[in-house]
Amino acid sequence: MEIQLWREILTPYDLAVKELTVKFEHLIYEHRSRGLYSPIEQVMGRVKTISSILDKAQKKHITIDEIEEKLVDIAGVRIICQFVEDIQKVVEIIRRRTDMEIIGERDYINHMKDSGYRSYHIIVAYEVQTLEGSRKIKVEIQIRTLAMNFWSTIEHSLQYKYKKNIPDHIREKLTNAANAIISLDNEMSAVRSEIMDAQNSFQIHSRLVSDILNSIQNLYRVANKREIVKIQDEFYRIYELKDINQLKRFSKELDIIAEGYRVQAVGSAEKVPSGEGIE
Ligand code: 0O2
Repeated sequence: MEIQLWREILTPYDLAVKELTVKFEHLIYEHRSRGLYSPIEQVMGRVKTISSILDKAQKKHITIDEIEEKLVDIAGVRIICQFVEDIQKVVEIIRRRTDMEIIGERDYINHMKDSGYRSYHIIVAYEVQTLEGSRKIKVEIQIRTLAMNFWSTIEHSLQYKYKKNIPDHIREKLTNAANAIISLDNEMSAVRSEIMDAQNSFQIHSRLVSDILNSIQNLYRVANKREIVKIQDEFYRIYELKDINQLKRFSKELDIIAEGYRVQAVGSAEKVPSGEGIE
């Protein structure tokens, strides 16, 4: 097959990966902007290279014509979570979606591969719109923790160097590392709620500070200099206290001050007799 033709074949796969990446990234945004913990930490996507497609097809005795039907991971999206518990949450999110149809699942979390590989795989059929009309594209979604991803990235890079014949002494180290990853994930799960609380209050704190700074910036336009200086000094004093409740109270006070100026502005606009002020 001509290389040019391959590029055409892969175009809808590229679109599917791009669209799904944006959709999962948006889920992170939606969670965080509502002050909720996001079970998705990071999203990556890729379309398999032509040489990797050909290698896999050869290994699995798939003919060129069967590639699109039988290779389910030409398009791949990887979702990275902080904790093992988050993986199931992401699986449930995907199950509830109406824009992707699950056509296969593989649980390498509870059924670790002999290599030590752990990840949850979902194969979905995802519809994209192309110049030729709509196409259903198979996409493999791999869901794993940061720690699992660390292990599999290293192991995958070794597979390239050793062409699947990783020397025994390295294989042994990888097996030990895979077990260490299980312990690490378990340890992190044990303090999951405390970590989530800490991350949550950090996010609330930075959102409040950003809201307060915006409000102060808006007040610059309407308040007099003396009042602004007083507000700023108060902000610095409260900021140093590192107390979320004080910041919340201060943010509300600023809202009330801003509302006062807004009412004042509307009132004085209404007082202007008709015709006055119009040149
Ligand atoms: P790449 O370069 O990531 O695309 P099967 O014969 O059905 O068991 P298949 O069809 O490859 O094998 O499915 P499987 O086992 O679910 O693997 C799909 C993908 O999962 C792989 O794609 C890898 O990305 C990842 N994977 C599976 N096993 C391992 C492993 O032992 N180590 C690492 N690091 N990753 C693994 P590709 O095409 O192999 O690789």
